[in-house]
Amino acid sequence: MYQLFYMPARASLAPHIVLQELQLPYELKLVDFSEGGQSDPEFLAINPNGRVPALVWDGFPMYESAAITMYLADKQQDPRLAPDLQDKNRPLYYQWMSYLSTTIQETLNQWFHPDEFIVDEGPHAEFRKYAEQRLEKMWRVAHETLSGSEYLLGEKFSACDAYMFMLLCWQYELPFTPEKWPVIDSYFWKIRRRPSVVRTLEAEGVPEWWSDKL
Ligand SMILES: N[C@@H](CCC(=O)N[C@@H](CS)C(=O)NCC(=O)O)C(=O)O
Repeated sequence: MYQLFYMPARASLAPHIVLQELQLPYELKLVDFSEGGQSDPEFLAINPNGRVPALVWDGFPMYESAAITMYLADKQQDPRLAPDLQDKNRPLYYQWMSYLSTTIQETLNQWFHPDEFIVDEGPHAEFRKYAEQRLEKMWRVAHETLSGSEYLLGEKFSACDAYMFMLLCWQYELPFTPEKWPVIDSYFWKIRRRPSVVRTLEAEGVPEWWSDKL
C-alpha cells in the first residue's frame, strides 16, 4: 500500500492521477498547510524540505513530484504510462518530464511565489510579468507539439500528460489562461474528463474544479 502525502490541487496532483490511472492501492495523507502540517516533525522526517508530495512505500519515503510520478509509472505494464526503455519515445518521455518539472513548474512557482525570490515587494509585479513572458513561450512550444498529436508523446496518454494537466490547472489561475491556445485548452478538457482525473479531484475534495465546463 502506498501512502501519498498531499495537499489538494498542489504538486501532489500528478502522482495522485497516476495512482488512480494505474489503480494502485494507496492511502491519502493530508498535509494540512493551514495547520502548519508541512513543518510537523513527523512529516519533515519523510520530506525534510517540508513540501508535498511525498510517497511512502513499504516504509521507504521519497519526495519530488516528477520522481514519484515516474517511479509509479514504471510500476505497471498495463496500462502503461511510460514508454519502455527501448521505445523510441523514451527519450521524449525524459525530455517532457524534465521540461515540465524544471522549466514550466519552476516558472509557475516564480509567478505564484515572487516572495521566495525577492524579499522586497516592490519588484514583484515586474518579476511576475517576466515569468508570464517566459510562460507564453513555453505554452507555445507545448501548443506546437499538441497541434500534431493527441498527447505529449503521441497518441497514448502517459505520465507526462498527468503532469502537464497539473501545471495547466495552475496556469488557469493566471491572468492569461490556456484558452488562448485552443489546442491546449481542448487537450486540458480531454484529460479533465478522464475517469481517473474525476476520481482524483473528488478524492482531493476539489471535484468542483471547472466541473461547470465538463
Ligand atoms: N520540486 C518540488 C516542489 C514541491 C512544492 O513546491 N510543493 C508545494 C506545494 S505546490 C509545497 O509543498 N509548499 C509548502 C509550503 O508552501 O510551505 C516537487 O515538485 O515536488
